[in-house]
Amino acid sequence: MGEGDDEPGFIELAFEELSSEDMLERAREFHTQMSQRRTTRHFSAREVPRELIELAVRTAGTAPSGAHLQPWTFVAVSNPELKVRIREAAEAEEKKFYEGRMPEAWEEVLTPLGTDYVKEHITDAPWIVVLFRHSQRERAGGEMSPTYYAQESCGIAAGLFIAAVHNMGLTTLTHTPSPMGFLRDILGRPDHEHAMLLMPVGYPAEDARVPDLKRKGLDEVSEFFE
Ligand code: IYR
Repeated sequence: MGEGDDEPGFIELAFEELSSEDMLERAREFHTQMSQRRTTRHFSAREVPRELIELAVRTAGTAPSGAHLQPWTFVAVSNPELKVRIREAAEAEEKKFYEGRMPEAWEEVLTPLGTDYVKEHITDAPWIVVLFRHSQRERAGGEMSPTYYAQESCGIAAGLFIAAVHNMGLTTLTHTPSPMGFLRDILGRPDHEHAMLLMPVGYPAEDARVPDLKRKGLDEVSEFFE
């Protein structure tokens, strides 16, 4: 290390190098584990300790974000009355979508997944976690100014949340009630926060079934130039 070691605001990177064998083994194991993740629409009402939800949120919060603004709020709800209110509002919006607004091309790809406007997962799962994206931040003097790449930042955070939930042996669903402005009203979030995903978290129902989906192969999703 040379000059600049003492640059204020910077610390040394903590990086532990792995052996080539360990890298490959860990990469394979992680891939195998993640390939067993499935989005679940049927949840058991079995309780899940709050600490697990907190850990999933903390893991999500390790995501990189534009200018490190961390433009997200995760609102976790286990309160049964609140879940009922959210379910009723989500179903009212979804009913309009499924019974009228859904374009034919969208219906073509959605039908095989077996979704409909009934959202029992919102009341069945012990927790629902709503991810709000911040479009603005408050500066020191109280003035509001933009966040940057908040969509990307929150997308990455959601991915880490989903991986954390899978890793702890639970399951989740990326539910996108549309439009979802009602979540801000019900959960009392400020105007610059925008609900982006509603994720029930819990154990799958004992009779949970999932569509027989295939994931695209490496060749279909990538291209390498060497
Ligand atoms: N938001 C609706 C519809 C829906 C849309 C897509 I794209 C999905 O992958 C699944 C559902 C709903 O949550 O039912």
